[in-house]
Amino acid sequence: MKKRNLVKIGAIVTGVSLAVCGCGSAESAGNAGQSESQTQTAAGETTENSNGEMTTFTFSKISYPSVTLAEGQTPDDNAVLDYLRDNYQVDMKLAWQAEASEYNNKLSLNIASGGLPDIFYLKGDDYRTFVQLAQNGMLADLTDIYEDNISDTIKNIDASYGGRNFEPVTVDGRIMAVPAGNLDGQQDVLWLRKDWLDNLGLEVPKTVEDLEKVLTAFVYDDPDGNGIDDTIGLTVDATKPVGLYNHAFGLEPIFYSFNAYPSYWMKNDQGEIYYGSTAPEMKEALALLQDWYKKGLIDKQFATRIGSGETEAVFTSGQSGAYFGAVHANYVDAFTNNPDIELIAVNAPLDGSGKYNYVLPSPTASMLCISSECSDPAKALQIIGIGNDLYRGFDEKANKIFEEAGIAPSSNGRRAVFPQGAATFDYYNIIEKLGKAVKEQIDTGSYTEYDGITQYDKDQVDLAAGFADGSNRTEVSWKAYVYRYVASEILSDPAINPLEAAYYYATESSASIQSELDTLEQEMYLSIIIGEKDVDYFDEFVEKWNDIGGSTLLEEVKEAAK
Ligand SMILES: [Ca+2]
Repeated sequence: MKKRNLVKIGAIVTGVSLAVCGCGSAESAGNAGQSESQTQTAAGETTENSNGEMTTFTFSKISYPSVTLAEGQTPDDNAVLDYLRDNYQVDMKLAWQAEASEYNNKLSLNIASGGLPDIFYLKGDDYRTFVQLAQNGMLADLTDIYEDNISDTIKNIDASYGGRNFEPVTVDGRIMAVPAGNLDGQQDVLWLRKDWLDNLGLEVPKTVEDLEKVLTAFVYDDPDGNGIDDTIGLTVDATKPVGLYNHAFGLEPIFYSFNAYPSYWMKNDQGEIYYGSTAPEMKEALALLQDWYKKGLIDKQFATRIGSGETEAVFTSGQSGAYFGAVHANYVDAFTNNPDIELIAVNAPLDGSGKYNYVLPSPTASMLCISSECSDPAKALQIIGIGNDLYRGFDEKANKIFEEAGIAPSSNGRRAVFPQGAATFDYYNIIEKLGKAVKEQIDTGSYTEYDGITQYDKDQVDLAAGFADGSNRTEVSWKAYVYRYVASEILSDPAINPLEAAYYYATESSASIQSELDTLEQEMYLSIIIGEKDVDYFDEFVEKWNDIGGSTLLEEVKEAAK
C-alpha cells in the first residue's frame, strides 16, 4: 500500500469548502465551456491508443442477482464489454461484484487484502472509506485530467449541479473520484386520494389545520361512499416513522412544517451546528402527531404493520387516503386494485410563513474511483464517459447490438452488464425537467426536446401522454402519468424551500455509535406518537441521546464541518 502523509480531517474539509465557494477546481471541472482539444469520447466515435494497443482495466460493481440475463450474457462477458473492446480498445475485466447490501463489506475486504480494481464503484453511505483511500494515496488524483477526458455528457450533467456534486469528492483541494450526484426533486410530498376529496367536496389542503380537516373527513365521513366505516387517514411506516430525503410513508413533512429537521445536522441562526432531532421545535410536531393518532387520523394499526409491503398495502388496497413520499412513490397495485383511482401530489403542510420546507439530499449518491495503481487514469476517465453514453442509449449502433443480445433497456437490466453498474449520471433537476416536457406534451400535443434527453425520458413522455389521452391505459403508463404529470408539476411550486444540511457524512465514531442512536430515536417517535409515552419523554430522549454518544458525534461533526 502506498502511503502519503495522513491528512487530518480538517484539511479535507478545507478542500470541501473551496469547492463550495467556487474557488476550487470543482468550478472549472463543472464548466463544459472550457474543454480543449481532447480525445473525442462521444459514443459512436472510435478512439484508439496512439500505439493502437489494448488497455486492460479491472473493475468492481454492484451485482443484480434478480435480473435474468439473456443466454450468453454474463456480468463479466457480455455484448457491452465486447463493444467496448471492439470499438475503444479497452478490455474491461470484472474483478468482483457484490449485492448492494454486501458491497461495502466486500470493498473493505478488498482494501485489506490489497490490489484494488482499476475502476471501482463506491456507495455514498461508505464515504469514510473514500476519504481514507484518498488520504492514503490509494486513489488517482483526477484534478488535472478530468476536464480533458470525461465525456461532454457528464460535463453537462456536472454543470447542472453548480459544483455541488464535486464538494464531497474534493479532498484537500484535489478531485479524487467521479461523482454521481443525488437528484433534486425526490423530497417527500403529500399524496392524496383526489377522488375522495371530490366525493366529500373538500379543498386541497395547504396548512397543518387544513390537513387535519381532510384526514378527519377521510376517516369519519365515508369518503369511498360504501356506507361502511372502513377508511383510514394517514398511512405511516412503523419501522421508520421519520427518515431522510426520499423516504416513503414517513412523517418528515409534518416536522418540517414546524421548522424541525429530524435526522439532519443543521445550522441555527447563530451559525451553530445541532442535531435536528434534538431541537425544541420537535416537541410541537410530536404533540400534534400524538393528538392525531389519538383522534384516529393516523392509521391506528400502523405500529403493528412491520411485515414487508404491509404499510404500502394499506394504501394500495384502497383503505387509506393519504401518505407522504417522493413524486415517484406511487404504487401500481393501487391502480390494479382500482383503475378509477385518482391521486394528487401536494406541497403540504406549509410552515407558518407559507413555505414548503425540505432538506436537500447528500450531494453524492455514489462515485466511481480510479485506483492510484491504474496504468492510465486518463483513459479510465474516458471509458467512464463512454460507458455512460452507451448506458444512456446515445449510440444507435450500440443500441442495436445490445438489443440483439437481449440486454434490457430497463435500469437494472443495464446495470447488471454495464461496468459502471449502479453509478448513474443525470441532471440535478432532471425530474422537474422531464416533468415539464410531459406537461407540455399532454397540454399542447408536442414538446421541446432538451439537451441530453434519453430514450428512457422520451418513453416516459409517450407513456404518460398515452395514459392521459386514453390510448394506453396500463400499469406502466399509469405510473408514468402519475409520477411525471400529476406529481412532477408541483416541483416548480414557488412555495418550495430547499434547505442545505450543515453536514451529510459519517464521522469517526459513526460506525460504532450510529445504529444505537438511530434505534433510540425511532423508538422515541413510535412511543410518543402512539401515546405510550408522554410528549415530555422527548427531553429524556435528548439527554439519553447525548449520553450514549450523540454529543461525541456532534463534536466530530462540528470539527469536520469547520
Ligand atoms: Ca366507507
